[in-house]
Amino acid sequence: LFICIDHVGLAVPDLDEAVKFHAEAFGWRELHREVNEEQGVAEAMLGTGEQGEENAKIQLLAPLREDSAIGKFLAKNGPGIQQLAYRVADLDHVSAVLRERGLRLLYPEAKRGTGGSRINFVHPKDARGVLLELVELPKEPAAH
Ligand code: CMX
Repeated sequence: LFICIDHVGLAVPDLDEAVKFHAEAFGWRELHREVNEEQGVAEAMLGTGEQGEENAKIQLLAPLREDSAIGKFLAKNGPGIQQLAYRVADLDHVSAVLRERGLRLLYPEAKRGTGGSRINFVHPKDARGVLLELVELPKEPAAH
């Protein structure tokens, strides 16, 4: 059903500070940055290699608003792992299969994620305490 782990998402209070920390401490490289108003996040994708290559990736997620998903997560838990993202080839198909298996997806239809990807989430209560993001990459990667 899944292709691979696309990324692990970390909630951070300050994006610039977190990018610097993960680069200096662990050698992660910034691949991409964007603001997603609908999700209420400023985000950076960090990788082990070069932009456009297959990379191990972590995503740093900073809140734009206190009442966003990341704002609430930080208020409740502090900084840390907020999500695990599985890459899928066909999000609509995988969503249908998971719904059939009785799992709740957060959105009735896919929403826009990083770099023009299509995303949805399995509710953490239906994935044994893990917020699972499902990511279908765009056919043509968005410009950096
Ligand atoms: N991981 C694991 N469990 C989580 C969780 C997370 N990230 N967020 C919430 N939960 C748990 C809570 O601990 C709570 O459990 P208890 O009832 O046992 O305390 C339960 O789920 C419900 O949590 P809540 O605080 O009532 O719900 P929230 O209002 O915080 O909403 C969620 C939770 C998952 C629906 C919300 O975070 C959401 O809509 N997430 C999807 C969108 C998102 O995360 N966007 C940011 C990233 C954008 C991107 O990746 O592109």
